[in-house]
Amino acid sequence: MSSSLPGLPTLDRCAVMGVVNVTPDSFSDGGMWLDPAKAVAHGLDLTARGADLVDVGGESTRPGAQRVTEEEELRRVIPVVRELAAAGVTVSVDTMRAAVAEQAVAAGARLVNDVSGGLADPAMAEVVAATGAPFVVMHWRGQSADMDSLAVYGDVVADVVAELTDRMTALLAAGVKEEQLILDPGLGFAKTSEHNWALLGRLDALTALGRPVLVAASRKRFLGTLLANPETGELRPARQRDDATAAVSVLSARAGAWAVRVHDVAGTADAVRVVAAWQRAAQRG
Ligand code: PMM
Repeated sequence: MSSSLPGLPTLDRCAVMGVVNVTPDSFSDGGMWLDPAKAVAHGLDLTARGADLVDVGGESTRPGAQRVTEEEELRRVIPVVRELAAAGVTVSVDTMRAAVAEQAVAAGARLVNDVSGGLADPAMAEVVAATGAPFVVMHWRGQSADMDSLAVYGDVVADVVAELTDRMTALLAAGVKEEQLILDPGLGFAKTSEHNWALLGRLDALTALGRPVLVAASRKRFLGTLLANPETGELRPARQRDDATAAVSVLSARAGAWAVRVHDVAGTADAVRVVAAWQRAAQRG
């Protein structure tokens, strides 16, 4: 879906958001890009491979993860954001902290990606309203240390839609403009594999809320479970989930997602172009 978001280029296809985790402990690439020079080089490499945006984060949100201090998060993220933005990359900052969002936007970030949708830091809404930057509102129920116990739903699709709708209402009341909002089902955050599949299968329930939708399935555990070794039951390792991730990208693009967030950009960059060409041909009839 092509959508107009303030300060971001408009594309005629699903956008590709590449991931740079400046962390020692993210589940699939922890420690690889902790050094700022390596993180910047990786962001440039993702752009060369076809990323339309690069998402820079300094705090792992994998299940069970402990929080880093604000000071440490700023130290990890801001120099990388500044350098990538200066090189002309469209940078997104992945943070739950208002101070990090504010300083990242001042350093050149053009989108704020908050996995808590503004719930973790009460100051986030005000900062986002003041910057006017697009804001990813992810469905979230609690910090990583205890999110597994929160994966309880009546009807996961209806519950996620209702909770995201509440978030949108609260953010608008706090001064954020509707045109800034991007929605995300929050795959793997207080969700089992079955919950993730249910949400992907009903992505239309999210797009029906009228805002661009971001899907971030890349290398997540539910793909490892789907592709587990049939003999041993061993999960497919995270770094061997990229083909499955590209398949999710195809289906998300086809279902109208605005963007997909991925670690391995090349496969998904090709995939979203195939979907766009297919859909253009289908429209011509
Ligand atoms: N998942 C992770 C990190 N950031 N941001 C959004 N908007 N949606 C997500 O699902 C999401 C995210 C965790 O994955 P990672 O550790 O591989 O970055």
